[in-house]
Formats: sequence, structure tokens, C-alpha cells
Amino acid sequence: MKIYNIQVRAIENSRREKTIQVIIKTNYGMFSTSAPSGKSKGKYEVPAYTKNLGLEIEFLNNLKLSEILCFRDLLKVEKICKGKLGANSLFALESSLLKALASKNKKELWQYLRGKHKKLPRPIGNAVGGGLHSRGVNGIKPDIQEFLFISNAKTFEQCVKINKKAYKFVGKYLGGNGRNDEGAWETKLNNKNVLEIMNKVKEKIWDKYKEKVMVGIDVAGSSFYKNRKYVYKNSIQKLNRVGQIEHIKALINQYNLYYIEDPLNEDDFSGFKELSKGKCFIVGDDLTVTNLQRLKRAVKMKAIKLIIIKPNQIGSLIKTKEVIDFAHKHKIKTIMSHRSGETEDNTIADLSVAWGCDFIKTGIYGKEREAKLNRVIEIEKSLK
Ligand code: 2PG
Ligand code: MG
Repeated sequence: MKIYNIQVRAIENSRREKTIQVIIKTNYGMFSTSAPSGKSKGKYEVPAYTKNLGLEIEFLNNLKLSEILCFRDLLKVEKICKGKLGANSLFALESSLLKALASKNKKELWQYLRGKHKKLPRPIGNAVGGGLHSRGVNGIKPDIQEFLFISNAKTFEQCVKINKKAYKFVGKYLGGNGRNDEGAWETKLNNKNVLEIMNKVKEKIWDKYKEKVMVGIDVAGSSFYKNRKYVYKNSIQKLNRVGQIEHIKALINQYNLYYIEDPLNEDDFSGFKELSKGKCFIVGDDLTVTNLQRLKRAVKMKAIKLIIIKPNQIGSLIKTKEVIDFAHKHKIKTIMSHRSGETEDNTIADLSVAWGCDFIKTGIYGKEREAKLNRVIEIEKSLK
């Protein structure tokens, strides 16, 4: 595969922030990838850009790469780009190179990278938003960042349909306050009121379609942890660490929660461990930031049962794959995830299938979110 040139530019994501798009021109065609951007970022993430986007565009536009022959050759690319690229640029560059390589091998990206497993992920969909992702109503909003539906239907396509139906019912009950960064409903209700509605919808879906949906939340605990206190604005209370752990346990019991992401601040491995003793799936995102060292610590401490995988938290696809493999080896389930600021790029859909992720978290509504869901549906259909 000959790489003729690399064309890089700044495009806008769903939040109208600038992000990077990398286009590789080869003798097998043109291959493009754009990177997403987070808002409630973990403090241990690799920065999106080393200094700024402009400098990285300049570096990449002048970069000359020789042939890439296999996935491991990305290591050579990483050596050349060391210190010059942040996580967003590296993710976009490596993904485009892999798409070119897949095409050279007459395969789709997911086929080219796929191991022996046969599984497809299940979708996790964000239905109601609060926290840093939402404006709320006159600034009033739930403190929890995401209220999620997880369908248990037989196929990926059917799961998506059920999540969408649940999303519509929630919208009806909330009564039209618009949508947030991720296409989730805005509301001024507090956490508990939203959870009541989520559970009402869960029952409605069962009554109407005889399908199970589970309810989960992304607390994004670090985003409202200030001066050693969890500062809730909607319910006007401050909780210390022990208070927050008890509060989360009570929410799990009261609302029968299946999944909780980042219930605590990103440094509290032992608090995660305490919560992981229960029946609810405790998930690391800002805690683990797709970083092998942090995952190893979480595994050793039995702090989590699932891990969020965001390739642009770490940049390197080699490292992303290492994290996924290590997680699976230690019976930790993996969730390939979008970011709150997204483009219509669907690379993570291919990666989730290729690397056998258990779930994919992409939102439910909006063209940037549906691009990923539709891609997994397309792959599912091609497998039949
Ligand atoms: C999260 C993500 C995506 P952000 O916390 O899981 O929903 O948010 O991309 O803003 O970090
Ligand atoms: Mg999260």
C-alpha cells in the first residue's frame, strides 16, 4: 500500500467545537476518520492535543509515512509521532491507516481486525441527561449526567428498536424540554424523579412488547466532586465520601439499577471496590481512562465489573486493544463508547465488533449517534 499523502483539517463536532479529521490517500483509495471530544473528561486521560489542534494539523500535513503492513506496524507510526500528537490526532491517524490496510486486504475494518470470537455488542443508550452535558430548564437539571436504557433483546437491531421506543416514552412523560449534547432529553427534574420515570417506562416496555430493558446511570462522580464533597445542586445537599457510597447503594436498591458508571470520584478505587461487592454492575470510565495501568489496579482491587473504552482517552489503538484484551482475560466486560461531542464517524462501531466488546454506548438519538448504531446493524446483517 502506497501512502500518497495525508490531508488533515479541522471540522466541527456536534457541539460545534473544532476537532480533527485525517484523510489518507493511498493507491487503494481515500480513507478518513474524525475524532470525538469529551466534556466530562477524566483527569488521567491523554490530552486531545499536545499543544493545540493547529500545530498537529501542520505536523500531519507534512508527515511522510512509509508502508504499513499490519496492525503492529502502528507502533512504528507511534514512534515517529511521539510527543507531536495528542490522543485525538493519533486516534484519527491510526484509524485511517487501518482502514486503508483493511481495504488492501479486501476487508471491512471490523473483518480485518476481528479475532476468533463471534459476538456482537449490545447497545447502551442515553435517554435523559443532566450534569455537564445538559443545560436543563432555566439551569435546573438532574445532577446525574446520564440515564441509560440497556435492552436485552435477541439481536442488536431489536435492542436498538427497543431502546428507541423507551426513549420516546420517556420524552412523552417528560414533556418536551429539548435535547442535550448527546441527544438525550433535557429536564429540570431531580435524579430520583427521573429514575421513577425510567422504571415506569421499563414496565411499559414489558407490558407492550414483552421485552426487558434495564436501567443504568452514568453518575460522572468526578464532575461534581469539590473540596472532598459531592455537591448536588438539584436536591441541595453535599455528601462526603461515605455519604455518597450509602446514597449510591440506596439508589441501587430503590430503583433496581443494573449499571452504574463512575459513581465516585476518579481517585477512589476503594470506594468503587465497596460498591462492586453488590449486585449492580459498577463501571469505570474516568476511573480507568482506557489506561492499562489503571485497569490493572482496578482488577487487582476488584473495583469494577465493566470498563468504558474510549480510544481517544489514550490515542493509541495498540494500547486500546491491550486494555480490551486484558479486561476480557480478567472477566471484566468492555463497553466501546462515544464522547459527548461527536461526528458522524463510525469507526468505534467497527472496533467494538472487531475486538469483541460486550456493549457499545452511543446514545439513542441524533445523526452522530445513529451513525454508529446503524453501522453495527449493517455488520449484523452482513453476518446472517
Ligand atoms: C461519559 C462521556 C460520554 P464525555 O462520561 O461517559 O457520554 O462523556 O464524552 O463528555 O467525557
Ligand atoms: Mg462516563
